[in-house]
Amino acid sequence: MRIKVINPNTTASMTAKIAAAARAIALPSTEIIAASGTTGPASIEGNYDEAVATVGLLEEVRRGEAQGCDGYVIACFGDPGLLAAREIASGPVLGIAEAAFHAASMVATGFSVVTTLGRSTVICEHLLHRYGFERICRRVRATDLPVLELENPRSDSRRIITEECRRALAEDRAGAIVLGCAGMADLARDLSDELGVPVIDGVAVAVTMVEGLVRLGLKTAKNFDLAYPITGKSWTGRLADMAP
Ligand code: 5HY
Repeated sequence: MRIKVINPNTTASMTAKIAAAARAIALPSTEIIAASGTTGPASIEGNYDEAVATVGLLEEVRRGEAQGCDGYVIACFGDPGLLAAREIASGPVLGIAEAAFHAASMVATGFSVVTTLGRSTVICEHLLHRYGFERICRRVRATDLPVLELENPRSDSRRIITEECRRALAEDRAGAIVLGCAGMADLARDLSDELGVPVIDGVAVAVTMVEGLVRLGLKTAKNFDLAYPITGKSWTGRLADMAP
């Protein structure tokens, strides 16, 4: 099968990190196509960044349909454009936050999220509510790390994230930790080993879940609200070529 993993921001080093995490877990028979947004912000830190980055994300999904992709992962913790992507995709589309929340709910009775900036905690809380996980998420914690600091080899980000995970385990009654940024994908295994609890990276979980859905023959439902977009109307201006 062929799964497209899309980093909606334009930072190549983060896309490479995400691709490595996806390929490390994928079945040998699964081809992972990794893609970056080609236009928009270098990192996504808020609602405006997400909204603008969604255009490039959707372009990559449309391209993926032409490439014969069986499923997609939106590798950004805000799950930007998830339902719009599901409308234009035939196969399953998972966001890394939704996937990570599901996995955490299966291995613990409560989990905490450790993410980047304070403003991202509100976006995460909105997702928890939308997906129905607000009752078992114990807390959403910010490290106050800018997303691109995770790409800085000289940063102290690994220590800062580790300390915040320790505080979550000591204070939140959390059984598991969800890492709240695709840029943390390379930390999950080491943190799990060091802390002795499940530390969940949504990239690896989403790839595995998409593989499972594809193997089950489950595609995105096209009978109602996730049907392909309505055609036959005019599209003008800079986004005219986004017409379905
Ligand atoms: C992400 N931003 O996973 C989110 C995380 C965040 O560029 N990739 C980004 O902090 O919102």
